[in-house]
Amino acid sequence: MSITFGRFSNQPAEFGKFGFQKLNWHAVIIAPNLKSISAIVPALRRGVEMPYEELNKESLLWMYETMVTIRRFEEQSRREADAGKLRGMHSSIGQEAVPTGICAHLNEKDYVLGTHRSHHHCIAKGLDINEMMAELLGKSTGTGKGKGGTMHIADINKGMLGANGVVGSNIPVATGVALTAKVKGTDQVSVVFFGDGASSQGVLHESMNLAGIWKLPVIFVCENNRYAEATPFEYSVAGGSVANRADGYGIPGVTIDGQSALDVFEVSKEAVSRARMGEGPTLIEAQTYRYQGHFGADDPLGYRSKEEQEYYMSRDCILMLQKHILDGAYANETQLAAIDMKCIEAVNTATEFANNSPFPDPKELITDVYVTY
Ligand SMILES: Cc1ncc(C[n+]2csc(CCOP(=O)(O)OP(=O)(O)O)c2C)c(N)n1
Ligand SMILES: [Mg+2]
Repeated sequence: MSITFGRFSNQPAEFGKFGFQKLNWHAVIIAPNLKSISAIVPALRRGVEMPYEELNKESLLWMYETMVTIRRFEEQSRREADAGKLRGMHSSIGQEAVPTGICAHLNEKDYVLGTHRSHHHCIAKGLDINEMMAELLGKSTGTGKGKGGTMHIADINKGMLGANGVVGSNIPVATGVALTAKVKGTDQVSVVFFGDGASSQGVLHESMNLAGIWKLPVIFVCENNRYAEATPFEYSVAGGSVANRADGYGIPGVTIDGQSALDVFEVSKEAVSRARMGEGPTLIEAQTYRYQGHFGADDPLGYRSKEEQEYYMSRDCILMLQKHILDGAYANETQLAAIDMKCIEAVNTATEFANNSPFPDPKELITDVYVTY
């Protein structure tokens, strides 16, 4: 692992250490003669008080199922967008490991705040994908009764305080949420995801300063996917590192390989533990890559090379986790195929649910504008 706590770390994440070989992804999706999927797939959903402690069969398979669900959900979301049913869909394909490895340590009482690109955060935090897909399509059965859409998915009961279309604006909110937990004396943790573009917003620095002096239970997670729209990370982020910026605020800054669910799991375990114990915030810079364009209408090859894309896609986070599971005999190909099938079926069900749901009644246009919790 490429981890540095509390010191400068301007080295890129160490790539290829698992001796990754490309597996045939599609080969395992088609499960041969499966009689009963539920007989093969173990119960993977966590209870409220049961975040995962260790990398073992249970946590690895939960991460695998979560990441495959995200990918299938995003592929379907894109199909729905291409069919004109929603607009401005920011795909998280390629970045599945980051929220999954972190949310493995959270329970429903912990909080997550997301960005414009947040479907993966929501799924990793345990939101209902039927309601999510309905929200994307603007239907009344959605998480926000169809009034928020793809960039404003929230479910307070699951601790998902919201995706957010205003870049960087979730960071001070997460800091305030952490302050609330501290003042109330709960052991809740607040996790905020943001991009490399958002990392240069002033609010991150103000938030890290307050969180540092007050030792707030907040984890700042930068998903460095190397681009803010078409602007490369190297062009816009001075110093070449987001994690290094934590040094100025006396908090640990960590650069990790965001394509490795294992690395994300291990590092965030320590960060969550620090936050729960009252030891304060952590800044995690997870190096990752978005496979698709910024929001679907742009061609990424206009600002990045095919070779670069192929390099990052050769380190696909799902295939890397799949290899680890198979090599360690935590599950065999048939069992993983059963999970793949389960995810596809769940997304199909969500799509059907969303498409068959009604749009909100026009009379409800100005209800739910402000909600008191
Ligand atoms: C305050 C603000 N400025 C600009 C925008 C337009 N905008 C939307 S996404 C985006 C790029 C964000 O890049 P990054 O933070 O790296 O996140 P990514 O899209 O890579 O996930 C910009 C500039 C916005 N939504 N809000
Ligand atoms: Mg980015």
